[in-house]
Amino acid sequence: MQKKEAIDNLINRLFSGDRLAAARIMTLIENQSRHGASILSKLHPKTGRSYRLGITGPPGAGKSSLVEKLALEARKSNFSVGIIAVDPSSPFSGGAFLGDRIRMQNVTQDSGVFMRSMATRGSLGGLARTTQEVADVLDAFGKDLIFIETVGVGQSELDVVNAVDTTVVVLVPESGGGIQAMKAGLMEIANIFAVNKSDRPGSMELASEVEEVLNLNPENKNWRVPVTRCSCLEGWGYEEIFKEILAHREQVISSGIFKEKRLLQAEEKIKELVKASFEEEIWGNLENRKTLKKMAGQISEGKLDPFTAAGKFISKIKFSAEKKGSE
Ligand SMILES: Nc1nc2c(ncn2[C@@H]2O[C@H](COP(=O)(O)OP(=O)(O)OP(=O)(O)O)[C@@H](O)[C@H]2O)c(=O)[nH]1
Ligand SMILES: [Mg+2]
Repeated sequence: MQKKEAIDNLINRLFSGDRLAAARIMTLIENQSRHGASILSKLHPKTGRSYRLGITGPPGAGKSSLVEKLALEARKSNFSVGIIAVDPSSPFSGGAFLGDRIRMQNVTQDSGVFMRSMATRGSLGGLARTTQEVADVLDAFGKDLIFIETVGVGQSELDVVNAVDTTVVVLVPESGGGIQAMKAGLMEIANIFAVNKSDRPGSMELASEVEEVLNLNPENKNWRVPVTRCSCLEGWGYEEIFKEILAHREQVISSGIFKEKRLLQAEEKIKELVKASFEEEIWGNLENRKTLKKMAGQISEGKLDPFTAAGKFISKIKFSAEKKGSE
């Protein structure tokens, strides 16, 4: 299984549409297997086509319910669909809950839909560390639309925006006024608002409040952020949300934002990989770890400060790299 031929075989099976192979590859990526990098680089030529949607909002707002409905809409228009549900599970339990699979069982039985639950495993923000890579696997697997459901908690919104092309923010009548949504940073990231649970009182008021706040901040001149209402319970409103998603997608692609985002993501990815590899090289070296400990001791004794220490450390590394280079 871990052999190179076995991995190549898995990749070929994924390319031919084998769901089990796709799931195995995602597990390898999620568990940060040592084969992860080579798998991803082999998948890369087949990626770049899928359109990514972020569905975010407070816990329990109905994100999973809405994703299921939107996925059904997408299937009606013949888009193939990938779904990633990121669970804020504790670092102790590790695994994602079965709940979403049950909640979305109408779509998960459709071979045009591939759903994956991921645990955030304690990483900061609403995205699991390898979410983007799992989305790349779905991309290589040929999915046209990839829904990424995340929990809206503080700073994580920014992660979501960087990872997706369209962000749908789900609110509920009880989530309080538009001002509160603005405070939570949701106003800046939403391309579409969905007031779910509009079978309950207060949805009209919330929608118009959000609209008022949006009118105060006409951020994006090319796109009017629609505020929609829906009820996943009663089964209405999401056709309109899906139409707005397609309209926003048109705009994102035709304006060049789609391409621009891919460029930025590629830059970020290279930076991240370079950083990780530098760190591994530096801290994997026993001599460097000893120096680190020594310096920390000097800092705690008040003989050194962290800034001078870092400067000295970097000079030392540069010096030894130059020495190596001239040998
Ligand atoms: N009344 C009402 N309840 C709804 C509606 N949509 C979803 N629910 C219920 O709200 C609860 C939460 O729904 P989910 O879809 O799991 O919400 P979520 O935002 O994915 O939740 P987390 O992922 O746990 O943050 C469930 O009990 C749903 O049945 C709706 O339109 N109206
Ligand atoms: Mg959910």
